[in-house]
Amino acid sequence: MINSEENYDASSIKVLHGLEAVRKRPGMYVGSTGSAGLHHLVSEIVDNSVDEVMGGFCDWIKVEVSPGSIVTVEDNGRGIPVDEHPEEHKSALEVVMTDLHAGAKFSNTIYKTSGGLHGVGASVVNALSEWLDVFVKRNGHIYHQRYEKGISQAPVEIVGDASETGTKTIFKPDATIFHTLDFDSKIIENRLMELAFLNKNVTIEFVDSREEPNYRKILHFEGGINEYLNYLSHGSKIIMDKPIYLSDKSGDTTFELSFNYTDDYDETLEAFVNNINTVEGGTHVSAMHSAFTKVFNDFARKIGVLKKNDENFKSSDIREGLVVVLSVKIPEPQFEGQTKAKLGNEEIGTSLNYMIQDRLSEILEIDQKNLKKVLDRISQAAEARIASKKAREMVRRKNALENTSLPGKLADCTLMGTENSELFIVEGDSAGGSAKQGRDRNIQAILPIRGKILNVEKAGMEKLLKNEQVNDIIIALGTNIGDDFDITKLRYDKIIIMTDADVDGAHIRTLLLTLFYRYMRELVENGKVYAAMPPLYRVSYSGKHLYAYSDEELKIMLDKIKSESKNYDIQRYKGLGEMNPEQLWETTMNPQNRKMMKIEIEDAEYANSIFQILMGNNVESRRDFISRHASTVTNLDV
Ligand code: 0RA
Repeated sequence: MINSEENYDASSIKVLHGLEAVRKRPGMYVGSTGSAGLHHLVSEIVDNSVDEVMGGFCDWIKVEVSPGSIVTVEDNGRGIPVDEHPEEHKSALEVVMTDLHAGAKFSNTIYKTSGGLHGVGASVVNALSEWLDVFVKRNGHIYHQRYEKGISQAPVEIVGDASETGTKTIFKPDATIFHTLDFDSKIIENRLMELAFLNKNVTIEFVDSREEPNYRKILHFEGGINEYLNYLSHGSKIIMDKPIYLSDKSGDTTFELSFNYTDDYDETLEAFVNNINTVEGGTHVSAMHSAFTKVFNDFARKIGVLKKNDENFKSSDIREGLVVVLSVKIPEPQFEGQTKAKLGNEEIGTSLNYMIQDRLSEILEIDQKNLKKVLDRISQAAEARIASKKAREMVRRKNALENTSLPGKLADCTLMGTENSELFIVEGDSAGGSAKQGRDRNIQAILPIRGKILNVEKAGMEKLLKNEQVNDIIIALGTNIGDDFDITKLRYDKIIIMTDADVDGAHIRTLLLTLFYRYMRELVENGKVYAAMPPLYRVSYSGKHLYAYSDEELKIMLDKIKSESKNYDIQRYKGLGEMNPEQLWETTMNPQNRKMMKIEIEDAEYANSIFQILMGNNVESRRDFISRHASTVTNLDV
């Protein structure tokens, strides 16, 4: 027989190695150490409870964010098993919470979320938390264990009695790992809302007890994804009386789909695989698009909307104004792409395509009234496409004759294109002026933009691209966009977004990051994009000036000055414009001592989802979002 102590040591060493790996490269496990990664921790714990919901063992989840960046997730599932693990000689609970690879083994659903950033498990959250407490109600008892930075502080112990079952996890993310511990309740609520739409059996309670009075929301949607669809199309002119719902199952693969059409120009699509929002799309989304294209073209021929010599509708015609929620559940998803948010399984695409074609044609055969309405809408899109193509060709011919020169507002640097050259995109003409005077003109170029670019609100990205200021940015960068993007043409080594530390500044940053994310993604992927971090305060004492970049830093600074009983004066910077050129250079632009944050792809992806709220169709959620952020200075994007 193996010596159990030796065995215990072996498993402990394995655990320590695992935790060390996670803490050394947190980005590998949660995407980033910025806001995106921070919020990923919450999703990770909640997803475990949702697995329990999918298994049919749980119908209630509560999520609370408390002062001090403490998160509590509680469910009424079966409770994580606590019995002793036969080989490792410790509680199964401890194994789940500390062993990197235990997650999948203990999962109770065939629909895995593992792979990349998803389903990394509670142990990763534990490793990245200053401390974590877990309470399990099971076998009539309440069990508890505490961990610090992933390391258990004592064996699992019984701390009380319980007649019900469930799991409660409380954690505080580690401030030495994450750049920010500032949870954005809107991001959390949005994710919880998605989960509640996708799992109509669950009730999710969300509480933000950092707000007084506490912010509370009960999320429960009897109508499931149909209700989600109504939410998404709210505020737009709807073409059909009610959504069309399709679903099917083949083996362990199931799909659910609900769609409608509006008179909007863009498609509104939310696609999920095993509850994960696949914002980068994938084979399931392509399969749905090609099934729709096939079925609508077939019907259009059949009922004579398309005549013999007409060309087929294109996928883009079918997608214009389409609002759709697609949820698929599959046993072994492969997630790809920068943010692991793209489904890669080819075989799923093939079978889904046929399943959707079958169900869709079956329904449209019966529902001729809606079929005609939709085909009308699609024809309209096709006609507009053909007309605009002609117009564009005219413009292009004209443009080829004129050459594009650099924007007049750009103050370029003399050594542009060199290794250290930088483009500052600066909010406001006044800050732009200070930046121009304060800069190192050899390597730093300044492009001021006005806050006004925000006024595109509902217009969406298409219109935004036509906006003069956005055009200036594209031309200054030199790379072009979309399919024509060429990173080798980039005129600077770094692109630095410099905005005020207020709501407008955050909006502008969100918008620019969304632009980069959607049309110039390689900039972010190659680590070219940064956010400048101007100071929030200037503290003057004994003829010296110190700068504080956060409230915490200010507090530490003041405590020190007070302990030396000096007189001091605090200036709060409300915007970049309040700094003179020298101060701006010293605090924010000087490469020797400035603070900057590199934008990771996950941060840009979050900006993109925030952008959808801000610019999207959903008037209510936008209004709600803006009004809740109007009084606080938060990073919407990073
Ligand atoms: C595996 C087995 C069992 C429960 C769970 C996992 C479980 C995990 C989590 C994570 C958060 N909440 C959870 N609730 C349950 C129990 C198996 C059994 O009782 O037979």
